[in-house]
Amino acid sequence: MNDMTPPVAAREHTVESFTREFLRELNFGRGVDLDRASANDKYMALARTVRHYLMTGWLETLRNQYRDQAKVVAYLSAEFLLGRQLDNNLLTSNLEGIARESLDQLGISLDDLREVEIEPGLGNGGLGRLAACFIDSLATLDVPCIGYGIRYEYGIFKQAFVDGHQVEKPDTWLALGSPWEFPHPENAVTVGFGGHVEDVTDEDGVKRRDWVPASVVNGVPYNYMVPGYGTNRVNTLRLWSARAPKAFNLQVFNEGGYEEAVKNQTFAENISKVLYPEDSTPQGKELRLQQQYFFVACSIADFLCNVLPQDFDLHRLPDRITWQLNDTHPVIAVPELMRQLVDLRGWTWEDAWGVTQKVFAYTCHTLLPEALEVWPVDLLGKLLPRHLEIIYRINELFLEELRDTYPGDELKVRHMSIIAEHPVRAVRMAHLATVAGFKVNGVAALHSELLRDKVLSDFAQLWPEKFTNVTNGVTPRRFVRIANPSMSGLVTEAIGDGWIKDLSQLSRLEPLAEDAEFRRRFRDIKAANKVEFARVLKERDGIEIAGDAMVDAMVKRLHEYKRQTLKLLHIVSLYQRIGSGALPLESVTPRTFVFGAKAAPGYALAKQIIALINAVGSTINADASLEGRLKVAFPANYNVTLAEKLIPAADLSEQISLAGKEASGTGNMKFALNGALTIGTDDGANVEIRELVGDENFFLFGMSEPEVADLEASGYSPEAVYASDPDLKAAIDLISSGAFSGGDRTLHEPVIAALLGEDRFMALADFRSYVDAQDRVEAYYGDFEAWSRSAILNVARSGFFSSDRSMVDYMDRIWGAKPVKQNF
Ligand code: 26W
Repeated sequence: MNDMTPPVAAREHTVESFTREFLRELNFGRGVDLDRASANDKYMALARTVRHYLMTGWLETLRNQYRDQAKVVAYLSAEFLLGRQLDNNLLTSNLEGIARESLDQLGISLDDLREVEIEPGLGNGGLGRLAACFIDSLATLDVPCIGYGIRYEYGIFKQAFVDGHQVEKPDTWLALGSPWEFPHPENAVTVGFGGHVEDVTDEDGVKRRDWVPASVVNGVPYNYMVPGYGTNRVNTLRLWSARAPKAFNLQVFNEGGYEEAVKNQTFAENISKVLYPEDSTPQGKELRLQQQYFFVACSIADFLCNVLPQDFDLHRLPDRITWQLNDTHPVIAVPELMRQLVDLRGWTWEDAWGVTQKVFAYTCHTLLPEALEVWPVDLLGKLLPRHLEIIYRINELFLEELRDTYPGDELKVRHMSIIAEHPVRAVRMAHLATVAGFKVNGVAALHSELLRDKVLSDFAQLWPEKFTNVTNGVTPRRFVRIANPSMSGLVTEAIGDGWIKDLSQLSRLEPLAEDAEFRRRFRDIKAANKVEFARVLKERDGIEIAGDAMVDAMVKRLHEYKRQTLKLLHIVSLYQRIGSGALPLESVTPRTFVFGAKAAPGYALAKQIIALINAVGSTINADASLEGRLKVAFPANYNVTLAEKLIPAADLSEQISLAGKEASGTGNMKFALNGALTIGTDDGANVEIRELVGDENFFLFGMSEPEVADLEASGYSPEAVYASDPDLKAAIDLISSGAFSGGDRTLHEPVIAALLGEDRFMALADFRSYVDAQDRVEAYYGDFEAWSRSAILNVARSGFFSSDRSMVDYMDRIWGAKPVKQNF
């Protein structure tokens, strides 16, 4: 401690001082008495109180960073899917027990207040949640990091079902205010858009290009604490909010341009208004490019001008920072840094490019060609004319280099160019990232291999050393310690609590898989988690499920490649076989099939699949002849908060994408770490999960990626598969007959047509193998001792999937950043 430490009572960790702080926040912060305080008042006061306790660590972290100037990782991401903050902040500040006791004494239930928090859903799915796990791990590992992103006023839409169809509602997460953010309007950064570029000659007679934007927007930073677990380090997440520079442009106003002035304001404030809900199919929307440039330009200016010392020699930038590009969304940062150095600081192109090539690294999160972002040059040039020039120049020099390396091979040059010519001239952001980045990584072993050998193979041939893998991970704090307190208690009792910071220690549980008493306790905890999940579903969604059935979960974005329809065909087939008498009801294990999935609002087929799942669900759930043995539960608006309830309760984790399509998956890791067994294809990180947990503790099915490629090459006929498998045919025919749509044969026709027509993701081809694997699941589940043994081994052998390990890999393979311990 030194004399700059804030004089908060917060350093005393006692119930009395906590209560004092809490009441002070309630009275002075909210202006209410305890007996008149609303639940929101109490939640706000609690959050503010917890925030006090983290403040010393935050200020200390900033002070140390300013003094030591250690290398920083800047994680640039258009999405941070944070989830609720209170629990994590209680955990990292070590206040869980104290807060509970203090509130108890005041007659307030901590658990009730936790439910008040609306999660910040500033992301679509895997990519955004991964960013949140990574910043948690970096803080925990004591690595200096700034997360940079966008403070969307509306996060991912709130999903509702009307007659089984998805309806999108705005996510008003800020309606009651957020107690976790620190706005700094005085540090706003100005960003330009549009306009033109001029040649200018400065005082020294040097010619340069000068961008004259047509409009400007202010970026106001909002800081969020990112506290590490078991350390005093509190890193920063800085999210940008767009504002009009002046409330009204007075001159325009006086000239009678009221409308024009208001329009400018609207233009500015629209930029951070809403998260694009498309995940994997970029729409090429102008506003999306505005968002991307907005947050990237703010972040670069912020780092160069506010984070670095005034006198810093930018030639040494690579010693101070790596900008990690979370997919292509922030790749416009590359020409922006060039512009900062060349246009604004008068550097030579060569010097600027030399530095630029040492500070960016690019993570790719997909294999679907349609998910790779491409910006038409007309659009990009209109919005960012100078950046387009810079991109053209980067490409020109790159193509020269290519022609030297591959003389006469114009086909290769065309394939690798940053500029595509068809169907319209456009910038391939993944190529730009690969050319500019010093490293390119995939997110699981198989994915990185496919990136190297297929998607970016020309680049990997040219620069083999650029390509690397870092397998994704998830934070054990949120997804084990907080989400599954009972299992965490059992684990800690067995091996101590070192696993929370070093998840590889879970391997010490292995021998306990053979201990009957441990298995029984493990089983009891799973059973209790199911009862709790059932309670939440009832309260949240009015859905009733048995507290003791097998919980079979498929939760992820709705996408054809993930194959929710394959899961559905299995359910329909079970139902059909029971109905026809082929399968005796008594032989079927009671199961709850849980779905959670949002569809991109413009993805019509995905929405029809949702409607079909709901239709099948209502029919099955209403069919008394099943005696409640099969249930379909599809709670609307699956989010991080619900995940934290479902995952600890799950027995079976469905990871059934077509091999070669799912880059990694991270839900698969969360389930395994909570003792669910996986039924899955050889895809993404499933490959590594199976390798680690062992074949006998994993239900593998389906074609491998090379088999998929072979079938694609030889010609795949879904019709032929349909015709040759009587169970599959019966299931599809049952849907077509209108059995789930009150006799209407047209309602679900588009889904069936997609399957029988092209079946792009070969669900029918893997059906038989999937159903066989499900039969193995049923048989194995009946042997509850064997199942428990496998579940424990899944936990014990999944320590690798901690995002802490991912961060160590990034440090070793990419960043060269090092932990900086805080000594106070
Ligand atoms: C609209 C443009 C667009 C394109 C791609 C938006 C979002 C994306 C993301 C790349 C989609 C995404 O979230 N990818 C997922 O990233 C996870 C974290 O690496 C992986 O685990 C998933 O397999 C991958 O689908």
